[in-house]
Amino acid sequence: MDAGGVDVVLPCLDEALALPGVLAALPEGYRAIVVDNGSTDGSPEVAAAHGAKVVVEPRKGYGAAVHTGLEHATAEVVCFLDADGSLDPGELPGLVAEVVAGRARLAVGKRVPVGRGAWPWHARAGNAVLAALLRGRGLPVSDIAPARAVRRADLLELGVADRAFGYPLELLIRAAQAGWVVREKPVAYRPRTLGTRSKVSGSVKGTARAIRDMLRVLRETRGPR
Ligand SMILES: Nc1nc2c(ncn2[C@@H]2O[C@H](COP(=O)(O)OP(=O)(O)OP(=O)(O)O)[C@@H](O)[C@H]2O)c(=O)[nH]1
Ligand SMILES: [Mg+2]
Repeated sequence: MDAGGVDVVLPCLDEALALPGVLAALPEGYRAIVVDNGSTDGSPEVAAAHGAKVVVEPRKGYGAAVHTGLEHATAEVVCFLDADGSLDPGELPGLVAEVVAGRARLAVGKRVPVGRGAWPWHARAGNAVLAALLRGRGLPVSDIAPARAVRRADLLELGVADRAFGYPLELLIRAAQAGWVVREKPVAYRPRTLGTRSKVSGSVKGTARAIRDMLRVLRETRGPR
C-alpha cells in the first residue's frame, strides 16, 4: 500500500513492555495509533517514544479504544492489532493486500498458535463456538480475530456500536448482514510478551466479561436466515 500509507490502531492497556517490539515490527508506511485507556505502566510515554501517535480514550473497553483509534485514523485503509506482542505486525500487509486488491471488504487473521500457552483452551473453545454461530449466519470464518484490515470509510459506515469486548463479534455479524466479502488469512499467534498481563482471555474475570459482552451482541443482532 503506498499513497498515504496505512494506519494501525493498537488498543492498549498496560502494554509498556510489549510496545517497543510491536512498534519496531511495523512495516514501512504503516503508522501506529496507540489508544490508551488509563494505563498505569507508562504505556503512552513508551508508545510516543517509539514513534506512535498516542490517543487517550477515557471510556474503558476494547471497543471504545478501537473505535476512537478509527476516528483518529486518516489513511484509506486501517488495520487493527493487539498491542501485547501476540501478533506480528509484519503480517498486516497480507491482510491489506486482500482489501486493496478488492478480494475482500474485510480481511481478518485466523490465528495459528505458535508456542506453548499462546491460546488458552477455554478461549479457544469459546472462540470456536462463536465462529460456528457466525457460519450459521452465513459468514465463512473460523476465528473472532483481533487482527484485521478494512477501508476506514467502510468501517465507519458499518456502525459497530459495542464499545466493550463484544466489538470483534459485532463487527463480523454486521459485515455478514451488510453482505461484505470477508476473507481470513492465517496469522501466527504467539504468547503475549513476557511480563505483560492478560486483560481478556487469560483470566476468569476477563473471560467472563468477554462472554457477557458477546452474548449481549448475539441477543441484539439478528442474522439473515
Ligand atoms: N485501550 C484498551 N485496550 C485494552 C483494554 N482491554 C484490553 N486491551 C488491549 O486489547 C488487546 C487485547 O487484550 P489482551 O489482554 O491481549 O486479550 P487476549 O488477547 O484475549 O488475552 P491474552 O490471551 O492474555 O493475550 C491488548 O492490546 C490489550 O492491551 C481496554 O479496556 N482498553
Ligand atoms: Mg492478547
